[in-house]
Amino acid sequence: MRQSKPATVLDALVIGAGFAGLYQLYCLRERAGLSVKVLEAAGDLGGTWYWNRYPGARCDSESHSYCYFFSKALYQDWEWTERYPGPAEILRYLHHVADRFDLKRSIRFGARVVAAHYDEEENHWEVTTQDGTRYRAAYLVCAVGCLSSANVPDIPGLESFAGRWYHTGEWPHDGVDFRGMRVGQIGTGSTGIQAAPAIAGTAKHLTVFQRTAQYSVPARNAPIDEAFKHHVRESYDAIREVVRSTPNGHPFRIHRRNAFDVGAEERQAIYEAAWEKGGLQFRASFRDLVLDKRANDTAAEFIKKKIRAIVRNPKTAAILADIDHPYAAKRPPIDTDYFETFNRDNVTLVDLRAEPIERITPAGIRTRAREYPLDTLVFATGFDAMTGPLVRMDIRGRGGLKLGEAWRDGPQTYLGLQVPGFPNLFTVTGPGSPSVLTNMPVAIEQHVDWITDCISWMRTRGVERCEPKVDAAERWSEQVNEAANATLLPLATHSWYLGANVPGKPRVFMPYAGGLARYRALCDDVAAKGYEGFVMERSLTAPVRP
Ligand code: NA7
Repeated sequence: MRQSKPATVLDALVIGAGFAGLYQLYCLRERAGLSVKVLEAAGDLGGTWYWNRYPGARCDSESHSYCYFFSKALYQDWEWTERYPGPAEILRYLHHVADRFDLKRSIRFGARVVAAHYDEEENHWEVTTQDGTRYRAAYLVCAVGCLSSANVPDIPGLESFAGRWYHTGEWPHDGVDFRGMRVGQIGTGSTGIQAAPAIAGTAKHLTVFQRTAQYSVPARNAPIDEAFKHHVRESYDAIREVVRSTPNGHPFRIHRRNAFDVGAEERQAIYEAAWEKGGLQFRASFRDLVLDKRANDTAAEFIKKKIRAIVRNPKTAAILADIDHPYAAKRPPIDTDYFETFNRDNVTLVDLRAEPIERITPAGIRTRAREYPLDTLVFATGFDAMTGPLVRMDIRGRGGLKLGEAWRDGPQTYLGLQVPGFPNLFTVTGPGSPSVLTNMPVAIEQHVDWITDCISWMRTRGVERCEPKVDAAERWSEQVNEAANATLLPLATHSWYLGANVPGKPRVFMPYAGGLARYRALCDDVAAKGYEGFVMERSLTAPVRP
């Protein structure tokens, strides 16, 4: 411990060096002119993509939209090679960005933040990393990602397992050799659906343990040809306009037609075309797919039929198609040969609804029905999403209030940007913002721009403290609930959007489901009204009334 060393003093500290942290660093340092440091737990930049290197890992957003838009020259200079980028290409891109804007000199890697305490008297944040190094800053921006706190389920006997086990979100950088191995994979969300075909390709045998069956649509990944590269380069303005004006920040528009505006035959043809095209666009086939259960049923039935047509063993097909929630009410995966994988001789599906896991034994997994002998376990069991990465850091606000305590009944924020009682602390894509319901880099840029403008506004007016009013945060929580309830999303009662995947976590719908474009307008309006809903203080006694 180096407790005795004086704290490094800066204007702003940013936690995390993924998409969000890098852009926040750029904005605060280059646009707002602040002294800034980024603290990053990992040994290098990349955030989510530094950790998620499991076999088959690939972004579900299309590459020409999974990037920054803040610099036209940056956008036009970079060429993606595949329709969906894999971790290696995304990391190459982020290094390119960091080098181009000389960002690395302001980042400390291997610096895991363990505490961030607000000093009310001094009005600054005191931040400590795992090795005891201390920092002090007026502004603290948490750019820690929404899916960075791995969820390893507490299954009895894990410590007794004789083989190795891995979580997909903390994958070894030198890879895992599955040759000759009997692998057990728990989890069939977006990650498990990507990983299973890749693992089955090298393992001796793969047993997939499925608790909840999921819809999935082919991704149809492919190399990008020269014509499309040219189109992307030339269409920067148009693509930027689309990602900024669609509800989920993707480079395609949601059709205006409703599912029953067309006849059954035409609807079928529309789904077939979307299935062939592949990707998340499937969800955009009709305007009302996530709004109207009857409309949703038509998409759900289409995909279930596809599953039954692809998977040759009818019993396996029935387990895979026994989906208990509306299509896209949980994050809809896209895949490369997921359902086809169950036609392989070396793959077995286990239905955990029929035979729940009882324990992990030294030799494998024992369900209520039998023991499955396994050499290696893969947990594709997701994350303590959105709140997990924040709460685990021992953040304490006014009066020593712990963030975990403040959020005991669920996260409460104003616009997903700030928390009452935690002045000058900002969260990029925090709970209560569209975040995980969108193409993340677009949501990140919107948040970072807003935070940067807010801090600049404060500094030009001599405002030292910014904090949301409690009633503004309460009203925002109501709006977040209303937005979710206007959709079918809450019908998936076991979804991680609701925190339901982590035992004991409060069931609160966390992301804002009203759409990124509407959300952007709301945030802009708040700023235009002099940061309505926030208390802006020049000093402890002089709030600014703009
Ligand atoms: P997800 O979507 O949370 O999926 C996790 C999977 O693991 C899901 O099938 C879970 O079943 C399953 N799970 C979790 N805990 C258990 C236990 N205890 N036993 C059996 N099965 C379990 O995480 P992903 O990593 O796939 O995706 C996260 C996001 O990353 C994704 O949405 C994209 O945005 C990228 P459940 O459905 O809870 O019954």
